[in-house]
Amino acid sequence: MLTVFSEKHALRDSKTELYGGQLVPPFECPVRAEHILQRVRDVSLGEIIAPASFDIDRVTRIHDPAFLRFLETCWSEWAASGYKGEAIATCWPARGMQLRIPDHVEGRLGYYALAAETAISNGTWEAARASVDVALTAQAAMGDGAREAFALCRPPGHHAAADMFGGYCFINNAAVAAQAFIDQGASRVSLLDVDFHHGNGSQAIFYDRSDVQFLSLHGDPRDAFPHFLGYADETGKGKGEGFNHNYPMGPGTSFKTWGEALADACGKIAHYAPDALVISLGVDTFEHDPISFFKLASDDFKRYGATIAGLNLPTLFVMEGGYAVEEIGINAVNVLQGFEGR
Ligand code: Q9C
Ligand code: ZN
Repeated sequence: MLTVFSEKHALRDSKTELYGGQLVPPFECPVRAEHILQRVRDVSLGEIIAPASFDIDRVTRIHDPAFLRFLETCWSEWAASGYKGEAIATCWPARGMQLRIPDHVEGRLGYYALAAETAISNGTWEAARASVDVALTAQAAMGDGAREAFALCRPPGHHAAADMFGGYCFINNAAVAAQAFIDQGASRVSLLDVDFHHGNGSQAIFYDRSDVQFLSLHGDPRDAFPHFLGYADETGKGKGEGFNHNYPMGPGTSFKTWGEALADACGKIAHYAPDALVISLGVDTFEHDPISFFKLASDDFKRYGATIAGLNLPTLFVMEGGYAVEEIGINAVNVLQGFEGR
């Protein structure tokens, strides 16, 4: 399987995450991508290539141009305003307030942020831009005939909505890639999100559409981030009614339970009969993940890779979360090797 990887991921290297009331070193850190790349090499998964540069038009198919300009300029405006730390949102357009975009960077941060853990720092925009190029390069390889590909994206993307960043995400790499399949002639694309967290951004982006089916297996929002989306009764709206499927699961969920949800989701994908399948591949479902509560073991990742292969669809894997950094390479690549029947 082809892997696409950009060295520029390392430009996303913020020093602070607001976690449990403290500023801690971010869980979403550069060594994550290095460990996955090393595992890809160790098992000789296949060729590894650098991304091409795609036009911003590909990204504005999904994201609001003003939001992208905000991401691009936020750090320099923040630094110019004299703040000493990284750019972290501290106020929001909460219930009963106005949804107007303020002028001051602090106000715009609150407008465009969906959570406060994710600090914007120098290099964040460049890394996010390279990450979506990685996804688009892998998608293009499939347009050129590859049956599967691995976009080793970092930073991740599935929490990012059309005009919101957060949950370590800035540009929704998987959504931009799914849109590229549609723009190149696909009638239907399935986006299956197996990251521990609900893919709120992806869901919101495609919620009123029938040409992209969204399915997510995740920690129940009653107990897990992003807390305000991801319930089972969210089934789509308008033309999108019936094309959104959530599988929230509680603390301690085993691979048996999780695998049953995956089998159900695969049944829905098979019935939808898409032209392409995009997997939002987070491995924070791992039993030793430091911020999550599912109980998948390393071997389980191989098993479910094989289940996904059983759909027999052109499949693009897009890297999302996973914070047990020592095991992240084994777990992520196990999915890919399981998919390949290795
Ligand atoms: N108590 C991704 O996996 N904070 N994002 C969780 C846990 C945010 C995860 C706090 C987690 C974001 C791509
Ligand atoms: Zn996650």
